[in-house]
Amino acid sequence: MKIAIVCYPTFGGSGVVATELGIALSKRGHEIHFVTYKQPVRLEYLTHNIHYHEVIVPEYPLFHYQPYELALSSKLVTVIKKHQIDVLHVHYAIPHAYAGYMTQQMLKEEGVSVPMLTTLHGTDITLVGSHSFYKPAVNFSINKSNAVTSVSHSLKKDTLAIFSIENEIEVIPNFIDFSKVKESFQDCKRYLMAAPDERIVIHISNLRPVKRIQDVIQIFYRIQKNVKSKLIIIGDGPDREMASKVAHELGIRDKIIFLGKSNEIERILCFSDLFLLPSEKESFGLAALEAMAYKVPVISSDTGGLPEVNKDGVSGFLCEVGAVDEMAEKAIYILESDDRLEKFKKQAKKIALDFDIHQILPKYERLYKKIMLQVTQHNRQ
Ligand code: GMT
Repeated sequence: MKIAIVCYPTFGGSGVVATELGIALSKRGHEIHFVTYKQPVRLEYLTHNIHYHEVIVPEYPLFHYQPYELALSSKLVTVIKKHQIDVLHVHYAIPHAYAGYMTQQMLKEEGVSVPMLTTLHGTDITLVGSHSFYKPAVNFSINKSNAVTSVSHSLKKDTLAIFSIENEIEVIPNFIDFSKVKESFQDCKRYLMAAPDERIVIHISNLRPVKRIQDVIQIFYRIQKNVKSKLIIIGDGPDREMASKVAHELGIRDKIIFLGKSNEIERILCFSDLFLLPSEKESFGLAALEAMAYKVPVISSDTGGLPEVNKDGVSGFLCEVGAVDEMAEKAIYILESDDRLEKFKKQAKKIALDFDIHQILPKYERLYKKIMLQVTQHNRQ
């Protein structure tokens, strides 16, 4: 199949899922065309069947806001016609599903039909999409998609509660490509990060308010009082300074390392002992799943789709949002014993294996075929 994938090219959930999916599909012989404003961060190599088309929005003095949807839909029309794309897969509803629908309408005028699958990722529904500024357009474009998927049952439930959805929503969870996960990473430089007798606690996110970074610091404050440890924070975002300030006030700033944005997940997770994800909302928690795949247990909040990924008492623990004392208690329970830590590490990996990409890919392929057939049948009528 020839598949056009639209996504955000940045670090973080939806872009990573879209990119990994595209790469994996290309390995199964499909021709993949990424259409976005920058080469996706996880897309290191372009091959004969992975292409990237840049969406450029020229600056014009009249535009107070640059019309990205317009540029995206125009680019999609060109790419779909030139490469005879069979199916369009948009990740993150805003504005991609809207631009995708416009693309379909423009192509229809020229006698070209291309089906569109929209994958909902979380904040496009729960935070941004539900705002009255966007809601009618998001509702419309979800209903106009030929198929809709959500990354968790929880997100499906939220979508149905927030919007008036007439379309079927299929749950296809996020995944891990275990062919890229080595059993032990040879170049693991743990000694650069902590002393041999220290545990390494980690947090990876875009440091937005929804991630509750202040809770990460408070949990770690309680952990380090009981277990000799370091906290490593990966990612960058609006709450980074606040986190640093809180750490400073608590007198633990020297035990926290901010590493900024990184693409070298394996290099970081190989030396990590515990992952903290105390988010306010989380439709899935891909960062937690990636940690588990590298044998790092997770202490998370029990919000959204997290209970579908992190299994309480098995791959880590789940606590109520904001329950920093309890999260710290559970973290200490895991970290204070070598044997227990080892047990949780193994269990985390075992749960992560349920999300192997090879179980997930056929679900997308089946859906692509289904909507392609629907469009063909519709054209025949
Ligand atoms: O985590 C973020 O805030 C980034 C955001 C995104 O859209 O890239 O992540 C969302 O999609 C990810 C991939 O499906 C999910 O794993 C995250 O849970 C989800 N984030 C939220 O729901 C807050």
